[in-house]
Amino acid sequence: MLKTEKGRLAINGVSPAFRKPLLVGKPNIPVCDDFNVMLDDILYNEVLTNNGPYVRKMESVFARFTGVKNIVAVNNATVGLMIAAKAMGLTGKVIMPAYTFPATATAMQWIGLEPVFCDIKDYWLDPQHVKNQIEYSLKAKAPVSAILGVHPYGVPKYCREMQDIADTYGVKLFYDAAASFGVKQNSQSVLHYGECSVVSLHATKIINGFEGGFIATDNDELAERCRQLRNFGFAGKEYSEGEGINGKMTEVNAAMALASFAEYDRLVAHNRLIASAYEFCLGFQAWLPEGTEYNYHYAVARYERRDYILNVLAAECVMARKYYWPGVHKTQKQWENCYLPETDRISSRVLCLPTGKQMTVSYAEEIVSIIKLALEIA
Ligand code: T4K
Repeated sequence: MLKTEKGRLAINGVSPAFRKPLLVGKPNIPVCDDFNVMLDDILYNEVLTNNGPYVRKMESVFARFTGVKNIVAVNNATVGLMIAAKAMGLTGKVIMPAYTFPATATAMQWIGLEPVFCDIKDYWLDPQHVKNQIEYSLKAKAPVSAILGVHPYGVPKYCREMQDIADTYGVKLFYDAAASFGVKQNSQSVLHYGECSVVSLHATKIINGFEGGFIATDNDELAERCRQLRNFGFAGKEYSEGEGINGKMTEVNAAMALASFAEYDRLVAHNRLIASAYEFCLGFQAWLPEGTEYNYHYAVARYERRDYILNVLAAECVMARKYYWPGVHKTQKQWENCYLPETDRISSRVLCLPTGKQMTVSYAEEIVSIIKLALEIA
């Protein structure tokens, strides 16, 4: 039954709307039969990792699905970002938003690159700020080697403008597309944008490989360098040619991702229904760029009194999350002087609501009703 009276909110001491917590990022477990058959096969064949048949199958299935020429499986998106940056030969400074998960910046730091944060417009890296920052770096004789864009919640915007800037100044452009699996713009996968894109297959993402990820690129040479780098730098079988890391995905991860992919269409349809039920909170139509086909994995709302709404929901066993808060520039002392007012404004308001298999339309309606009551008494 919907909570429609203020006195019935759990923050007033009455019982919560849900007994089992609803989580943002709760894994969508695929039908176990599919996965178990593949697991038996993997154990029977005794090929567990090192570019085995399930990893190769996953790469070709995802290449067909996305229309991107090369899919290079990796053990997670964080390592995928490092491999992509190394494969492009980046040096010095890399421009990125601070409105992201910390992995975007820490992956670059880990390989000796210097994150330079630019502010956002709505949720996205602001092209004008990026241009200004590149000009400033040129004057300071500390040039930028790349722009690392992020598709927040998997959704891109301003990609054409960003490509024009990259072309004008001769810098590389690549994307942290951690949450962009299946997302399209103008009927094309968004993984075509930039030199390459890195997608996460973490347990909390729409395609769940326990852990995992992949680099998507239409550039054959770049893909080959990524393949070499993810395997200790081995070009052939016998020896390593220079730099490398262990970025390989295991067979079990690939099997889980394939089992998860088998349910992708159904899951997106389900998420779309949940998003419609949430529409009062989300205003999706207002912020999804025109021509976007979204996977609706993240249900993103914004509130002036975000932390209050978060507490009201938590009392009801709805564990909303503040993705992405704090801005990454707030996470290390060396960045404390970064002035990113729009990033600060948005990250102090944003709130993600639960989606996925755990949800029903009536659960979403109940959550909307709770938020409406909370807003009335705020
Ligand atoms: N770039 C961007 C823009 C990203 O968003 C991410 C990751 C990356 C790069 C790096 O990708 P990977 O290297 O991970 O492939 C979670 C995920 O761990 C992280 O992958 C994801 N983004 C981020 C947005 O969300 P946390 O630290 O907030 O996760 P955690 O452990 O609090 O889990 C979220 C919720 O899910 C919790 O309520 C518990 C629940 N959960 C989680 C796991 C792992 C489960 O119920 N079962 C589980 O197995 O980062």
